[in-house]
Amino acid sequence: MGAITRAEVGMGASNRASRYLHPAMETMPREKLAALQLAGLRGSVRNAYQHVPMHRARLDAAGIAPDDVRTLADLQRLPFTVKADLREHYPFGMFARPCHELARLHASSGTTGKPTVVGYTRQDLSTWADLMARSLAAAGVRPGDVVHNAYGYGLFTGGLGAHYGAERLGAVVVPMSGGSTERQVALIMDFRARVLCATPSYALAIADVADAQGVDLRSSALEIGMFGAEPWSQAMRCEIEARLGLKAVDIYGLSEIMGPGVACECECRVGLHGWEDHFLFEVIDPESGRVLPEGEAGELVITTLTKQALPMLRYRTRDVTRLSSERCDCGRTHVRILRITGRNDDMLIIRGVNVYPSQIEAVLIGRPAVAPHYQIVVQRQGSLDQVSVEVEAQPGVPADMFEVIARDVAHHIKSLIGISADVFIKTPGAIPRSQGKAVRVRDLRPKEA
Ligand code: DLL
Repeated sequence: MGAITRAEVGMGASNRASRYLHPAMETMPREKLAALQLAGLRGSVRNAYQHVPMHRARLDAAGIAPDDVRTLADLQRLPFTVKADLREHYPFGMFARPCHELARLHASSGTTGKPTVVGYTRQDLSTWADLMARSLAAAGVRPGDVVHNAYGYGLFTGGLGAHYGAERLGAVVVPMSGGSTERQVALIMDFRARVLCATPSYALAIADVADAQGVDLRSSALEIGMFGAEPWSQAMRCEIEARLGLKAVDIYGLSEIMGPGVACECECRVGLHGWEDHFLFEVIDPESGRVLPEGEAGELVITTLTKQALPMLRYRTRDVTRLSSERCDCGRTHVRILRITGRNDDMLIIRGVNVYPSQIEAVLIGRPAVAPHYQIVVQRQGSLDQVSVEVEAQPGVPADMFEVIARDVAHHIKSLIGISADVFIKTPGAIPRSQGKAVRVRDLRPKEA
């Protein structure tokens, strides 16, 4: 297969404003896409090998030189990269470019140790803006739309990622960030935003504040919500759509790979198109590391094909999903990542039953007397893990009903998921609201030494 370049398919390195909609790229026949991917993979492995000592040592140990990558199947011979590698090489040890050649740094909050730092060259930022613009366009956002961006600005990639993507698309961005929720409601109404970018949990917090102010967001100009950065269930999607009167679209990404816009739903909303001209997607068995056949659920692994500053080879995301290469009705040929059910590390094993917080969320949202604000508390009792669920009552539900409601919710958790949970109904507002990613699990189990 002859190497194919981006220029040959009409994708020069320029930042043409129309590039995000390049139909040849999103609907490219699979064979042509595969040739482009192979060229990208070879380039990425070479970049990592030549410039990142950790990658070189690992590839040497695996007996693979960059020229040994001859087909896409050779991907499976490459060693994995994990989050701990970034921490170990804090801050810049995994960068393939010296710091002075970078244009931006982002970092995770580092609540569980050193933060993970990611870097971008100017070209990386341009690619990111393109892919975010492409994601917005796939979801139905158009030039001239007012985009209210409530993702946090700062070291988190959500705010600036959505911002520059919306600008690249030609939209009008309101750079709101998280917080000042009353003001968010006022500006959504006054500026006639058509698009809301936020975490799904914060979108609901905005809806709550609107309700308290007597503002009906369903009468606003909002039509599209770009929601991601945390797992959310289909039930949550329905709840958000009913309360905000918009079409809720799922968008995925992670800073280690880029930020928001690695994958996004199109208007068909049956899975998120992973942008395969820039990334390779695999799903593996997290225990054995074996690549799973298409359609089986496992851990998503991503390889970057075009990143300059931080090439990632087989990055283990910890996110659990399935892939589908069945052709989408929209005509895009890029693979679909089905809804992320949760993270490996968020999965609870309660008396042998594997449970993701999103499964509990789906049960809660189905019960009429409770609001979709909840936390799951995990404790150790003897040698067994015990789960309790704290969930708010809907406003107006009398406190003397709480016990009956708790029993009803516990019954449904038992019958639908198969675990016994103590349920505590809280008064409205008692569960802390997040302005970004919601904290769904409080794990009070003693930490292993
Ligand atoms: O959350 C990037 C982002 C911002 C994506 C805004 C979408 C919208 P990180 O902070 O590095 O980056 O967190 C990445 O968040 O590995 C997933 O566990 C989770 N996540 C992101 N999007 C989704 C989604 C941003 N649509 C981590 N569904 C990822 C479920 C998601 N989980």
